[in-house]
Formats: sequence, structure tokens, C-alpha cells
Amino acid sequence: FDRPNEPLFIKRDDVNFDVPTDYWPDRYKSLASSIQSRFPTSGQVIPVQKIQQLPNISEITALGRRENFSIFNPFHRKCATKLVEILMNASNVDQFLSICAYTRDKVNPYLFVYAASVAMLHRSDTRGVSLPAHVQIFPELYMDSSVFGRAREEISIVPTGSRMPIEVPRDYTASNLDEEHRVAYWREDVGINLHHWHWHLVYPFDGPLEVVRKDRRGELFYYMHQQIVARYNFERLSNGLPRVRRHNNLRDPIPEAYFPKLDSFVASRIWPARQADSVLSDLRRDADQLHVDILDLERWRDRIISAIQDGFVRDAATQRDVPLDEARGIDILGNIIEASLLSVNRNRYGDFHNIGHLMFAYVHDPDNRYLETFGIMGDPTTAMRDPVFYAWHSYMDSIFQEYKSILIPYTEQQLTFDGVRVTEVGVIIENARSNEFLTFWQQDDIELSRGLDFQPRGSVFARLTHLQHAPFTYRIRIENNGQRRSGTVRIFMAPKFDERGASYLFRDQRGLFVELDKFTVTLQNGSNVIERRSTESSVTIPFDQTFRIIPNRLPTGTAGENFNYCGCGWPQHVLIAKGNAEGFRAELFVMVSDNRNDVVQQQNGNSAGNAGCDDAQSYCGLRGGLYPDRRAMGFPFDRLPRVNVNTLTQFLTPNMRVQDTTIRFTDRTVARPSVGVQNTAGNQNQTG
Ligand code: CUO
Repeated sequence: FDRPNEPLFIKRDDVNFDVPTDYWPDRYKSLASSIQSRFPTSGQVIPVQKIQQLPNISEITALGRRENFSIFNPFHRKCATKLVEILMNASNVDQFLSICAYTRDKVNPYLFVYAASVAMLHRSDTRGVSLPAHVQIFPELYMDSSVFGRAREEISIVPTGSRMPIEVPRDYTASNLDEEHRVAYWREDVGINLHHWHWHLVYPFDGPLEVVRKDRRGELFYYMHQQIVARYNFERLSNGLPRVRRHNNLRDPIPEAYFPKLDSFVASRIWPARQADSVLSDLRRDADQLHVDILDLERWRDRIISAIQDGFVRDAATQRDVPLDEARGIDILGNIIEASLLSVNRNRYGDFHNIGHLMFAYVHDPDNRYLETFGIMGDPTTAMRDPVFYAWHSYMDSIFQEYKSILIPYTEQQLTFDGVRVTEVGVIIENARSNEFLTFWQQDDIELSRGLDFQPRGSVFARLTHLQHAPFTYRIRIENNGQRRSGTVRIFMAPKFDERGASYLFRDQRGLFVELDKFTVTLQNGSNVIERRSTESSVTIPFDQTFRIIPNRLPTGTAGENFNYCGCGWPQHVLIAKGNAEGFRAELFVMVSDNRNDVVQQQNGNSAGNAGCDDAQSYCGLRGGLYPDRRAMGFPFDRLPRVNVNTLTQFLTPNMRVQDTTIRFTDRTVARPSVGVQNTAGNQNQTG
């Protein structure tokens, strides 16, 4: 994965291994001996076996090495699928490694890293291997391009050990003249974008069937993105902005402009920007094999909405109607709208969300007359930086909500847990008022050198400033009138007031609840007091894991020292929205549901296991297992309320409780006890 634009030079004479130079790019074959003498092996040598049968990669190389790669583009995704298939089919790990070595220098680097990562996450013999953070492979996709000029200077002039981290400015894509910029710190957060990249790796929408087919993947596509929009709205309201608009008329101008200031090292280009009030057009891009009309999207959308209203979809294989019932409806729809390989009828319902991303991504050059590549909406790695991502996903979400609105509301009976009452909910924060979350800025250093392919080499760090909150503990008292039994605690939070300062109707507020945690408890007869730390959240993974800071580099005793995560999860540092200086008012909701209705028996017989990983289950599911909650994702907020329920208070049953809270933001920046510079200085990172 390291230095993805450089050729991989293979030493000829490793004992016991026949390493053919025909793995090399053609350009270098005739120069083999002089290159090998100029680049003596330093660091680790990785032996590579001869490949039993060289794979045919001619279709994959149709996408050039110096072009951008978009998984949303049907042609690009065909290339990626082909490579994933080849890598999945390698007979063992050694052959897998050999094929990686063989293909890496021949195919597009973005495509290679994508396909190799998907294969490693899904092959049974590589699943335990931790992937490096994508920001370390392609740092240029995550931060201001000016960082790299400064990094080059630092590396060239300053000896290792004395180098200073390169500070990534907090405001570099716009000024506050653009009011959308108030939430740029969140959209451009490196951890948030890494989460999105990783989520789409775990849940690819195309590729070999064994890679795409996962329990409730369509529903999780809906839910994870619904939560992103809810979290974005929480952040917007914290910053005095209204909830995000929906881009529901594809022919309307797009008010949101965005100037990403990102480089593409692979394509040697800066990523294109979008002016305010740009308008989508039909795409006519021969070079990308992309011919699609706005009318196509409108037709797909209308068919999807009709299907929702009819209550069934037409399956292409059987030519039968499949009901969008309570059990499977949302999952079927998620796969249709995205669209994934599991869509029951791609011809009829099309590729709405993915092609929508591309339409936005090519808005500046829809017919390729300026030979411009796609904008950041064209890549899941970068898309969340763009304000229009949320306008698009908020529209998608409203289609899912249209479906949810036709389901019969949960009855009081379905929501209640007989004999169980939540009598007290509190949030405890050290040295602070109870029920007040504290937020501030924090700086952290991350290593860039694995992704920088210039000489000389050596460590160099970027210093990021990101949102952070003080760790806290929930304290929940639950009265149980019955026998010892098991409950699922579900914790959510939403803003208390809307943009005008008015209270919400339940039907509006329910879409703003962000999940904070979900866990199982054993309830003894009588009073139970439960304490749960914010760092244990089922939604998040720790900072160190988001950035894959290698455990043996961590100082002893720090959080994350013994982690065993596979890398998917919302970043812990953005668990709580920013709030504001006055104390932003929010409602913390806690529910205990009857675990007998929630528990899922995993196929391996284990009800809780996660094959070797502690991924954050709420947004990422269980690796290799069933989604570990039988209820609909987002329960109990995923449906409209029962009759006569207009407010959150009216919605509550005795096993639920709401606590008023505030989120107080202080505009100060704290440094993290340094994990980076002191502990890793001198690490030359020469392997690769
Ligand atoms: Cu995650 Cu639109 O699906 O980006």
C-alpha cells in the first residue's frame, strides 16, 4: 500500500523464490540490472512466489494509471470488480501477494488500493490483517494540498528527529462569507471521511456476489446514511444553520458551491470545483463510457416512488411482484436505490444514488469538452466534504422515509417492556455540571510518509485540529418488577428546538435523533443502576483505530493499546455535535427494550460474537455475522408515531426516559499527549 504511485521493484535473487522481472512494468524491464543496482534493498524484503497462472488484466488496464478512479462510474466499477475477482480467487495467501505484486504497477493506483482492500477484508485468509488508514496511503485526498509542498520542504531540509509537524489549517476551503463554511470543520474531518471510505469498503455495492451479499446491507445503506444526515443537521443547528435542504428537483440550480483544494497525485491534477448555482446536465462522456440523462434518473425515481406507494417491486429474474413488507421492505429498497448488485431489478429501478453522485461530480464538464475529471462527489473518499452530498443524501433519505411512513406505527404494546421502567437518566462528566457535554478543539498528529513518493524519505507528520468532547458516563436507573431478565439499552440524542427556537413535533424530531450507544444489560429484580462510558459506544471506534496508529507505537497505558478493531466505525471524537458557547439544548433519550425481541442468533451459534473484530456494530454490523439487533435499524424512531402522539413526551412509554442536556462548546485547542512525533521520530518507514 505504501507510496502507491511508485513502481514496486522486485529483487531477483531471493533464496528459494523465483521472482520474474516480468512482474515489472514494461518500461523498466530492459533497465532491470541498472535499476536494481541503484536501489539497493533497504529494510524488509518481501519474498514473492511465481504466479501459477498470470491473470488477464487487459480489461482492467483500460483505465489508465494516471487517471482518477470512481467506484460510482459503471465502467470503472467493472474494472474494479474484475480485479477483486482475480484477488479473491487467488488460491492462497502467497499467490494473493504475488498477484498483488504483479498487478500493482500495471493498474490504476486508486483502483488497485480499492480492490486489494476489498479483497483483504473479504478473503478468509487475510481478514485478520489490519489495513493501513487510507489517509496514510493517499493523504492528498484528505487535506489541503498546500500541506504537501510544506512537507517536501521539511523532509528535504530538516533531519529526521527535528522535523516539525505540518499544521493543516482548520479553515482552508472557504471563509465565513459562505455560511455553509460554518460546518466545514465537520464535513472535512479526516476521521469522518475515513469512516465513509471504510464503510463503503466493507459494503461494496458491486463486485463478486460473495463480497456484496451481506445481512441487511440495503437497510444499513439507508440507516448509516440517514444517521450521517441526522448528525450533519445536529451540527448545522449547533452552528446556527437551518437543517440541510433536499435536492429534490434535479433540474434546479445547486446553491452550494465548493472549492475542495485537494490534489490528486495519481492524476497530477487538482480536483475540480463547483460554482454556486451550477445546474446538472445530461452526461455525454465517451472517455468514461458514460451516457446518462437526467430523465433516466427521474424515471428511476418515479418508478421507485410508485413501487413504494404500491407496496411491491417487480423482480427481474422471476417477473413476480415482491412485497415491500415490514420484514424486508427497507432492505430491498436500500439495494434498489443505492443501487447495489442485490437490486431486484436494475433495469427497471436503475442506479439512482450512484449515478446521482456522478451527475454532481461532472457538473462542471458534463460532455468532457474541457477534459476535466470528476469532482469530489465522484468518490466516497472525498464526497462527504461537499455540502451537496447532504442535499443529495437528504433527498434519498426522504424517499426512504416515504416508505417508512406507510408502515403501521409501533403500538404502545410493541414499544413497552412490561414491568420495566427507566426512572433516572444522567450524564456525568468529571469536573463539570451533570447533564452538560463539553466540546472543544483538539490537535493530533498523523504520519504522512507512507503516501509521499518524493525523495528524500522519512517521517513527516500532519497536525490536524478536530472537534473533541470530554469523556462522559451515562448513569441510568432501571426498575424491574419481574424476574431477572435481559434488556437492550438504546441511547439517542436530538436537538430540543428547531432553527426558529420552537419545539418539534415528534414526526419531525424523530429524524434528528442520532444514535449514541446500544448495549445489552441484565436486569435484576428491583432497582438497577447502570453506568456506561462514552468510550464504550457501539457507534464509535477510538481515534487511534480510525487512524490505525500502530499499537506498539502507543505509549503504554493509552486507550487503544490493546485494540482489536477492524477499522469500521464512526470516529469517537465526533460522537457529540459541537453545540455552542451558550450551551446548545438537546434531549437525551434512553429506552430499554425486551432483549427477547431483539436478540439475533448468529449462524455460528454465538449470539454476540464478531469474527476477531470489535468494529462498531451500530453503523457497521458484525463482520461475517448477522446484524446484531432484530429490530428495524433506528428503532424506535424509524416510523411515524401512533395516533394522538404529537410530541416526544407523548411518545414515551415507561421503559423510556428523556433527559434535558446541553452541549457547551469552548473555543480552545488542546494538544493530545503526543503519540506521534516523539514516539515515532526516527522511524524511517522504508519498507514497501
Ligand atoms: Cu456513502 Cu452516497 O453513499 O456516499
